[in-house]
Amino acid sequence: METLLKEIAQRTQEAKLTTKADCENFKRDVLGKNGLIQTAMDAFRDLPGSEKPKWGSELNRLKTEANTLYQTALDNLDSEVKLPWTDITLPSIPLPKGSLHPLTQVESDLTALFNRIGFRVATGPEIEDDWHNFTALNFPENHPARDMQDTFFMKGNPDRLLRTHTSGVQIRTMLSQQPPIRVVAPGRVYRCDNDATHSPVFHQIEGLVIDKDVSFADMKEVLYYFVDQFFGKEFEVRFRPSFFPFTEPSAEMDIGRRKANGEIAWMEILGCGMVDPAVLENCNIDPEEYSGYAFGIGIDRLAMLRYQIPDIRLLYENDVRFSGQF
Ligand code: 2NL
Repeated sequence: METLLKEIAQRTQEAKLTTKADCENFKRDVLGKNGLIQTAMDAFRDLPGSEKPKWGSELNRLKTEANTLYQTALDNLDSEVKLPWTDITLPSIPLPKGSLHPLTQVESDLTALFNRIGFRVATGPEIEDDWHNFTALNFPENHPARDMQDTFFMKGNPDRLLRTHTSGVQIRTMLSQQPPIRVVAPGRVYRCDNDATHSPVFHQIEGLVIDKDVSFADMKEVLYYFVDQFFGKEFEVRFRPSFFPFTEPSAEMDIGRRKANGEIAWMEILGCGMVDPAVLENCNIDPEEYSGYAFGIGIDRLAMLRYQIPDIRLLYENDVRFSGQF
């Protein structure tokens, strides 16, 4: 009896039930109807009555211990087997790749190239007041741009409008910081216009430099750099006199590419000029001490040229068959 019980205790202590087969072997050898415990039970029955108390409790304890070990091992194995099996080495489901909208690409190329020559990015509200959008910029009271026909005014408040250019941002910059100023203001602007080349919302980037002794030549240097960087060194450049209420003198800049027959095909690309002294005064900057230049570039036109987009409205329809091409 003693040897039997020792063997049961040893088998139970040393059992490593990590697989279903381990469990089944243990059950057969220890718990089963021909197992060690049953053999011990049979031997126990044949013991003389006086010996029974001595071995009975030990046999019961070993039986419970062996049963618990077996049952626990089996339960653990079951719950492991039922867990859904995830192979983390499998390649993931591919996500469709997106891309930036062509306007966003062109705008960030522009801010990046101007950043490289010291221009910081300034931003401001798209809902402007009459003073920042027109008056500070030296627009006369009766200027056609102030017409209800050309500008979106807020219903019931003629002093609130959707900005028609980002110039208000530069006005705020001049009012809030001292020269030297060197900023570009990119963003959405709005005009009452709608056809293949005009959208009621479009994009602009304006530049402003204010410092001592700033000249038209300084402006040309920056605009040549812009053309080299954005279009490439093969492009010609020319300036034509123009007029804006906020610059004097004013110019329009064309870029040109030589055709096969030697002629140059010119294309208008931006407006620019020396900031009018009246605008500096409106921003409390002394025109005797400081001068500056400004320029305005239409971002939509640049995107249409770069990607050969025939109709500006394609940029605003959010059709993925279009925007997925960039
Ligand atoms: C164009 C012309 C231009 C400016 C914008 C500007 C801003 C301030 C003062 C003076 Cl605060 N000027 N901006 C100057 C010249 C031209 O834009 O045709 N843009 C598409």
